[in-house]
Amino acid sequence: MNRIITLDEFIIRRQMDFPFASGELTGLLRDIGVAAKIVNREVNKAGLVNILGEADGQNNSSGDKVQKLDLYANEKFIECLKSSGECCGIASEEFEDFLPIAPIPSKTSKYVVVFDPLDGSSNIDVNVSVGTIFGIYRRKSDPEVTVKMEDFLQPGVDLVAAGYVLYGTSTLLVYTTGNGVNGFTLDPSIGEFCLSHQNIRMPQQGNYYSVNQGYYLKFDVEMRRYIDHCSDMGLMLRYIGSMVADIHRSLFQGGIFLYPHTRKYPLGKLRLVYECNPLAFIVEQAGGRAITCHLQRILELEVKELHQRATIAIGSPAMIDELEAFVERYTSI
Ligand code: P6P
Repeated sequence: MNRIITLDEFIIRRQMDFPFASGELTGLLRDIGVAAKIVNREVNKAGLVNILGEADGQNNSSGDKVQKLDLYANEKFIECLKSSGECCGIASEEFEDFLPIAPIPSKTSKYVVVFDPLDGSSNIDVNVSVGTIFGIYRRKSDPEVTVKMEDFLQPGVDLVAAGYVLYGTSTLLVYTTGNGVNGFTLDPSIGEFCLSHQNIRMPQQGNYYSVNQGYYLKFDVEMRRYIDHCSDMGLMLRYIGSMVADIHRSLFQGGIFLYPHTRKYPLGKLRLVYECNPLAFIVEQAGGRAITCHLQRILELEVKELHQRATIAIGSPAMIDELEAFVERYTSI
């Protein structure tokens, strides 16, 4: 039986990938792992304690009704990031503005973290997988002063690390620091994330396409034709309605996840900063692709505001190539 390699051990070992690493990123990733374990404990018993249901009808900056578990997850990640001393600012889906973090005396932290504490939270009450998504950037502003908005409005190509936690049949933490993608499964008996999926590579092709078919008539013609083509090719529709879960499936089994623009979401529904960019970084690192429905590379999009929306097509490279050909054909007519 292979020796257990915990997330902490793996992160420390891989710190050597960064010749100038001074351990800050290592500390930050480990603290995110701790927060994930704490959130996992509550997600797994959401039905048992009174944290279900909407947090008395509050709405977050996305206008979505906020479930109590959203608030709990947000709080726990912030607590852990604050205690790390490695993070000088946070941008969360749950906050309208970014949150500067006061430095620990005699320490100048150089990273900011963007995150969606509990994506897909509308599924909590029906026991469907939900996920945390995070991205880490080096701050750009003067380290001697408080973080500025420019530290959070960086393109995805500048991400230093990105990852997600999938609270599903088991709890998985998948992350990249730009040297491939690795997955860790939480072993509740020892309370550790253990290396379970080393050097994840996304299949070139897949048998699944993932889109909210309910919006079919609201999509542009090229999207509708591509969806028809998927169906004609015998691909199977799988749509969980939880972005992390849908993309996680594609990462392992191949496939494509689409969220085109609709009349309700003319710029797309999903958030660029703390949903699309981190997941695009992970998928590209695993050999996949991530573009907008206007064929721009997600990671190169200019970030103009924290809660900016984007359309997205993300998944197996051969399937994205094919979608590109469809869009080019229909938009060149
Ligand atoms: P729709 C969940 O609310 C979420 O932000 C993503 O996790 C998911 O992919 C998407 O929205 C689902 O949106 O409009 O299909 O319900």
